[in-house]
Amino acid sequence: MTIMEAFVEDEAGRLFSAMRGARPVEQVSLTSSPTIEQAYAVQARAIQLRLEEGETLVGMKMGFTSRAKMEQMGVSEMIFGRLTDAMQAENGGAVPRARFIHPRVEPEIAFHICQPLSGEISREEAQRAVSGVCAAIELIDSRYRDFRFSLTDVVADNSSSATFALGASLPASDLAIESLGVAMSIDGQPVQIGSTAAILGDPWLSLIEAARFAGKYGFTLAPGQVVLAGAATEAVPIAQGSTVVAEIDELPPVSLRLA
Ligand code: OOG
Ligand code: MG
Repeated sequence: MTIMEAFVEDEAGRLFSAMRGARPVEQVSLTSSPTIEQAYAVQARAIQLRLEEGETLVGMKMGFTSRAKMEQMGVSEMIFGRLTDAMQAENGGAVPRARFIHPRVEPEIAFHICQPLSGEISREEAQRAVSGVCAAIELIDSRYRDFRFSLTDVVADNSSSATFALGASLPASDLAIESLGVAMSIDGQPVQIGSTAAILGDPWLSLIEAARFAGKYGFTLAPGQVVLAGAATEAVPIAQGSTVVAEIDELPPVSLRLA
């Protein structure tokens, strides 16, 4: 094993255990300075460990596609993470608080993919490859102590992804998703208000960037998979027993409870 292979193996194992045990770890960047490609190699290996335990890949999440998120976390580059079936919660369902370290929730819009996507695509190609769009909740849970990280740290940590829930979807062609109102409430109290326009000025651009990442990192978004476009607003901590609802104008709402 090369030094680099050993680094990827060790960091992937460390982050995987932190996730499974819901126990925070120190940032990778405190002891090494990986490149972004090396950080994505750690992410891919940690996901491989989940697949070896029987999980399946169901899609991809984009991160830091809105200024609100970049400013909240002090990171200014777009990133992606991988989604597995075990991360998906039922709409209206509950996930146990004990599974997470310091969970936060954020409202997102998601794309259901119906044609393979990888590499450079046009906006029209992106639209043709989507069978439906829906409101989504992403529950993020950095595996790093105090939810603090550098760009490479968060990439290695699968971009903080932990759980997501999807609302019922509608055909994208029926909607102007470029600028829809977004609202998130916890236990009936509004906590964030925004617009899908906050996502790169146009959420379709997030899907175009997702396809570009897939091409760059050697995979294809497959029919049946889902892409989370990235939060339109800041993420908000959620306590045990609370219920979060995300609403996007013209789309059915989505909810999740932390049990
Ligand atoms: C990283 C994940 C960012 C988004 O929607 O922008 C993200 C984090 O904030 O911990 O999921
Ligand atoms: Mg997100």
